[in-house]
Formats: sequence, C-alpha cells, structure tokens
Amino acid sequence: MAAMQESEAKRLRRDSGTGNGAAAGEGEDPALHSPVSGFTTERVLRDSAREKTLFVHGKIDDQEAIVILEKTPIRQDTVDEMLKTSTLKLEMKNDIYSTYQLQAPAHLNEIKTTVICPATEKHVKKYLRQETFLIEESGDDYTAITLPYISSQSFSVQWVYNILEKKAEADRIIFEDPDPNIGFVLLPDFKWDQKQLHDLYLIAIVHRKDRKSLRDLTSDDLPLLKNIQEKGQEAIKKQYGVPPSKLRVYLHYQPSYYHLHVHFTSLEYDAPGSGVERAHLLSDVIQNLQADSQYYSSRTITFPLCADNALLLRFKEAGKL
Ligand code: M7G
Repeated sequence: MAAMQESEAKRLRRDSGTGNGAAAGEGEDPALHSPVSGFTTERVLRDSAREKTLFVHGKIDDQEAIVILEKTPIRQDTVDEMLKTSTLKLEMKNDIYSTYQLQAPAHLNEIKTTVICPATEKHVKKYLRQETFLIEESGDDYTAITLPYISSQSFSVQWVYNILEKKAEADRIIFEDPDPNIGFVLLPDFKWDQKQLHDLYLIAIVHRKDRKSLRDLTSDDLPLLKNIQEKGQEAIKKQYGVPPSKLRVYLHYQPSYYHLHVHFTSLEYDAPGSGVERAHLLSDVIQNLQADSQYYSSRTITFPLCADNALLLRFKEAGKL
C-alpha cells in the first residue's frame, strides 16, 4: 500500500473532490468564507513535531474555537510535479550531501485544517495534552459511575444524526445499509483527508440510536456487528482496493461520542486511539459475545482517561483510583 498505484491515487482524488459536505455551507465556495481568518489565538493545546500537528484554542467572532492544523503526507503521485515546479534554497553542501528548503506551489503544500466552533470546555480538555491514567471499570462501576456521567455530560452526537439523516456529509458516504436494526452508514472519518491510502480512516455509524457503546452490546447485536464487519470490509475493498487483511477494525472504549460506531483504519497507520488500552477489535468483540452474551455488560474493562477528565474525578471520588 505504501507504493500506492497511480490509478488508486486518481480514484482517491476523484472520490474526495466534492466532499466538503458540512451541514452549514453545503454548496458554498469555501474560498469565499474562511472561518479561520478571524481566529485569535489564546493558547496552544498540543503540538507534535513528529506528527506535524498543532492544536490551538482561541476565538472566532467571540466564540470559543479550536483549530487543528496538520501537515499532510507527501503524495507519491505529485512528487515529479513538486520537484519540477518548486523553488529550492540551498542550506548546506558537503561532499555528496546537500540540504535545501523546498518551496512547493500552493496546491502541493496544503495543510489539513479542522475547525470546531463553538467549542465546549470538554473539547478543549479532549485536545489538551495531559497526563493519562488507566481506569478499571467493573460492570457495577459502569452502572453506578459511568452511566450517570454519560447521561449528563457526554459530547453532543448531533453530527452523527446529521450524517444518518443526510443533513451533512451525504456526498461522502461510501456505503449504506439502510436496515433500521442491522444497518449503518460508512464514510471517511474527518481525520482522513482521503488523499492517500496510507492513513485510510473510515467510520461505520449504526442506524439504531439505542446503543451507546461496547457496554450495551449483547449477543442480540451479533447480526449488527457481523453485518458491519462483512459489508464494511467489502465496501472498502471495492472503493479503495484495500483488502480485509490490511484493515484494523475496532471500537473504542471509552468512546468520545456515545452512539455506536466502528473504526476502520489502515493497518499501516498508527492511528490515534488504536492502542490496546482503548481499541477493541471487532472480531474479538464478536467472538466474546458468541461465548458470553453478557461479556461486555459484566466484565471489568480498562481504559485511559486524562487527568482533568470529569469521569476520572468521579472514579476518584468513589475511591476507585
Ligand atoms: P470516538 O471513539 O467516539 O472518539 O470516535 P475519538 O474522537 O476520541 O476517537 C469518533 C470518531 O468520529 C473519531 O475518529 C472522529 O475523528 C470522528 N468524527 C468526529 N466528528 C465530530 C466527526 C464528523 O463530524 N464527521 C466525521 N466524518 N467524523 C467525525
């Protein structure tokens, strides 16, 4: 996959060409309205030289906002054009070695930008770099501590309903099974710019609204889970040419958004949240539920939480940490 074929690159470009699909601004020329031009920076929440990302908190027109900037990977299919059309400034030369600053033309030098506005305090905490702690949550802890917290404080899932009701991102959907019980919508995660397969990232969002997370699953959900696994993998193979053996398919526990969804990421990509402390492989989930219908409602599940996460405070108050 690293050596992406020219035809695949074209398919990605073609397929991602129209997909800006936000609820507000559908059909708008993005160049006419730049929400970030009025952004005033307050503080950097997180940055990573290795990942080439910067998370900034600030304001847009007096509203709290978070802007995420990410330098995107250099694409194999644009290398020739980049080397031919860029300007080069020599930094140093020594024997057979030389280094330069290359200034690429604007269209080959994009920065993926995500804007969250208005952002809540919870969004700020989500992106702030913080110390993390592992929590061990028993089935009883879930009922007594986590469930009341989720009901009162979790992130809005309006964006999920917008997708399911085709009010946003409708043009980005790559597959849908409309069945109200076992159906789902499969579309690119907003972390993926769809320019290359290396960091392929899609999410399958279930149509039913009564499953918050892994904890709610029983053997009754096996048809739903198997459907997502089979049809999701099939659709990704058909659309992107990526076979199931190259996909990591998993659920997060805890998720950020409590409406059941499944992550599909490229095996080559070290996706954020794909570590053992948060990701549960869908194939393991299916097998565990086949062995024990109450597996996820009863067992202790371990997950990481950031230092000032409100749920972590609740576990502390209950003397569980
Ligand atoms: P999660 O496991 O609930 O939480 O996954 P996480 O964000 O901490 O991983 C939700 C997934 O949905 C993440 O991979 C997000 O990047 C993705 N996502 C979040 N939002 C708000 C959107 C959105 O508006 N559109 C799309 N396509 N993906 C989103």
